[in-house]
Amino acid sequence: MRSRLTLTRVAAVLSIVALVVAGGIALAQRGDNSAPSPVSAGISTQGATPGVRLETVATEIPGALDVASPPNDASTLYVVVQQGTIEAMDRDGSNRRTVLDLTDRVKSGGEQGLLGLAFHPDYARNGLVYAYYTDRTGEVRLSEFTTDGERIDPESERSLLTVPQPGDTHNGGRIEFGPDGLLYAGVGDGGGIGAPRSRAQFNEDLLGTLIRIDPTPDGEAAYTIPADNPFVGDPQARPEIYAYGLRNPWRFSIDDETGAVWIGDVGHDLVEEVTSASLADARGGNFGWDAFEGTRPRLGPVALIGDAWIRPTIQYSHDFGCSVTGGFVYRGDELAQLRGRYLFSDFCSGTVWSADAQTGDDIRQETELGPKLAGVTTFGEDADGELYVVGAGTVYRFTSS
Ligand SMILES: [Ca+2]
Repeated sequence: MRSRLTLTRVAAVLSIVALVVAGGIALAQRGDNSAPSPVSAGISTQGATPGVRLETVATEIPGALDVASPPNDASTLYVVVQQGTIEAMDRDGSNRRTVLDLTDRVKSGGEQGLLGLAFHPDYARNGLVYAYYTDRTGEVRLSEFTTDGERIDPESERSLLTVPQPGDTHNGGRIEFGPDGLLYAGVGDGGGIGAPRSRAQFNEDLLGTLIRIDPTPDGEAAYTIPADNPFVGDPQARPEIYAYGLRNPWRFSIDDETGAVWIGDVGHDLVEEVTSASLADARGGNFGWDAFEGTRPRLGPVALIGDAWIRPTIQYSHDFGCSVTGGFVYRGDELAQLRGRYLFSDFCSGTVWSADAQTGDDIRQETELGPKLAGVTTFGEDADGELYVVGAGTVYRFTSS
């Protein structure tokens, strides 16, 4: 079970404490009587997990921001490049080649570009892959492609959905099939210059949400709405929405072993946060933005979202970074000491942390990995459960030292 903030832990942490305590006091003053919230007090400086290092897989891939392998086949890695290509390579980084080129339809730069890739669970049989990108009009687009097992055919694109964006930022980006065989996508709130509020608390559109669809066509519709999606039949909400209250869930992951979703939600100007919840608890759940940044109230939100919002599991101030890069719970074989630990980082600081995935606690600063990372855009997981991290165009694999 996750413990809540304790005095012991308050004493141990750094300047995030003031934010967390302020949030806690504010909640108490409003008569909040919901269950204790799973809030880690901040980022500790506890020592690194022993015997773990980073091995370089590939270098000089500017714009690299995702890495994955097909299901049941970790022999080939696919690296997503922001400008609009997917580069495939053998597991050791050799035999690098471009297997998809969407540069003719991707708008790239800043937070825009080709942002995410997912293989269909039955990829070996049907050759279907999914890509999430900002198109030339600046809209977010989720599309299906077919492959012959080597090249992904750009002409095979079947557009599933688009999300109009109020601005250039907060586009989300990750897509992943869950253990239920359904496709999840993290959709940012769209930023938007001059907008009085984020769209994350309003579910008439997909901005600021985690969506879930079955990509199988449904008659004339390009995809199928799962019958047990939480807002099916609600005239005030889009039926694709699985959870909401997100700012920019740039990287999330679903832990197949526990069924927990881990969302790294990029903060505004004060708090970065990672929230884990079982898919059951996340169903229809409100992750708080833009009423709260972490546990810090922002907009007099109580009447708006009530008590039943999902608190962060881990949060930290901008003394430790500026933009969280959510990662994965390690479930591989090679590193027993990392098994069951959630790895994450920050784009700005390049620090890699790990936390006990059961408790969200026991946060370690992984300082013994070897290379000092910069510009950490993503973590990736291959079919064997081994993990990767990408920083400044270099792809690394976590391995034993
Ligand atoms: Ca939140």
